[in-house]
Amino acid sequence: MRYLTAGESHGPQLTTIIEGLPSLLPITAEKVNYDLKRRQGGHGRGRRMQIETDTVEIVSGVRHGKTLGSPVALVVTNDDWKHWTKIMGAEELPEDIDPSEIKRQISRPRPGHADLVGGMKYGHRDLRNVLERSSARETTVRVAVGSVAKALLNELGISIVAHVTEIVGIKADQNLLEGKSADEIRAIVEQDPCYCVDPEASAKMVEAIDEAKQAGDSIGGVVEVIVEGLPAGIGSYVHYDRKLDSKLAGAMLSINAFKGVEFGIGFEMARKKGSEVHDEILWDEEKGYTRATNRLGGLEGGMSTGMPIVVRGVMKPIPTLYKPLQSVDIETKEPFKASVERSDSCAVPAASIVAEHVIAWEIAKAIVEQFHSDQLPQLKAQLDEMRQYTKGF
Ligand code: EPS
Repeated sequence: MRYLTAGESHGPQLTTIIEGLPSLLPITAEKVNYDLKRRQGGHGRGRRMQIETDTVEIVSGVRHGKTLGSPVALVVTNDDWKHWTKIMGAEELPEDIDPSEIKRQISRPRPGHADLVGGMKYGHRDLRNVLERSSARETTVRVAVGSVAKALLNELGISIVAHVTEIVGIKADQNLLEGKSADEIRAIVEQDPCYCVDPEASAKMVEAIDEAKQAGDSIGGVVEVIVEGLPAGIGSYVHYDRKLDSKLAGAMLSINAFKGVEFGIGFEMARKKGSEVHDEILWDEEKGYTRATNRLGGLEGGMSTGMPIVVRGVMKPIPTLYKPLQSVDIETKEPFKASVERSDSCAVPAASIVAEHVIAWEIAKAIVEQFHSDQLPQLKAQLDEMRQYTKGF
């Protein structure tokens, strides 16, 4: 299973083609739109999100609500495009135009963004050519892809949820997750402005986001994704490129501004002894094999253990600042403040939604690649069989 995305932040639309989905999978635009709306929300979002109402158009691969097995193409149009048709249009420029007349050109790269090195790499003197594609606007359509992946996981009895665990050092009380299912966590975070399970921490996060906005600054944080219901044995230990944890880590780091990833108790493992890290193995008739704890985050030897997958990612503060940092104008080479573009003071809550969806995609992909998966009913039967088999192993 694979997908490609295309689209510039202020171009006409974002496009994706998903290939390799099983046939007979129910997909509705309504469900995808719900996830797209969640990505647009969260405290700290900027003005662009007031312009857009991201909605998906399913343009191929689905008939009467179910996948055909052929490529599924999805489109999300940019409402802002109408303000950018001259600046971003695909048509050739008139021959007599003076290049300096092109509006909204960028020559002062933002530290921490792709602007400078992207310009060097592709030979763009107008750094807008980099910004337009490196913008996190592209995550819109990756959420649409992940939403389709979640529809598949749902059919297979697998649930997934993301929540914000930390913003600028303000941490949610992780004890509040104790004994809660993914669906229960979802019900809480859907009501919270920071997509956080801890209302006290969330109130402080809101304050910190407002302060950052006031100061023209930006702040980052940590998001966590939990996957429940995955049978043991997805992924593999036999070769580096079949390890599920490396795929999940890659997916997390593919999100704009994400700089680190950890599983289970994560980097805390460096501070503990083996006896305090590894999860003891239990068996009972009803549940089969489980672990007494889940410090490894549901993964051993690059494979799912059957315990919930717990993966976290850290997002740096967005590098587009209203109070810009020092930079250099690439035309004059003189020191200047970096260019100021519209931005979000904090996109961590929104990024938690992106994390949920890129992880959903990777899990769905690993399953589809491991089993015979031309048709959803066949895939379902094989997963049920795997669950029964691993239980009595
Ligand atoms: C985003 C859309 C963008 C930015 C933001 C994320 O729209 P615009 O550039 O028109 O404001 O708001 O992306 C960044 C700030 C960034 O640095 O990548 C979105 O749809 O999430």
